[in-house]
Amino acid sequence: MNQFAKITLALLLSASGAAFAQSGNMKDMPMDSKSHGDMKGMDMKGMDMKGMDMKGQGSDKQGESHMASATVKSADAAKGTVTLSHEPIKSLKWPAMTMGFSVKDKALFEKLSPGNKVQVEFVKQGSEYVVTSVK
Ligand SMILES: [Cu+2]
Repeated sequence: MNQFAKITLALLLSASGAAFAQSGNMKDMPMDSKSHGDMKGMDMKGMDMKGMDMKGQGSDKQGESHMASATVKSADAAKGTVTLSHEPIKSLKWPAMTMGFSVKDKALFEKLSPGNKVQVEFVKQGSEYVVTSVK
């Protein structure tokens, strides 16, 4: 029984080895050079389009600052993030909600203790909202 198992294993290994070698050869020859070239071209186009999309965003423009009254829910100074439960923000047409913000300056965390009622000023930077001042 032991020997039979060994032989079966050896047969399986050599069979799968041969299959690997064959499929490897088939892939390598015609496709590799072509697909490589195509992928490089697509990467570059994708990057250009992303840059354009970000500039073209309308309602919440990059760099425009907004004010909000909010209650601090939680703050993580090490990560530079704060969760605020903010009142409606007219300049963004946002309803009241609880959401995460990034915090520009670590010193701002002095005023961002959970439970504090604050007035924050924030700007859009890339895809995130960054608190720039706290009152
Ligand atoms: Cu919000």
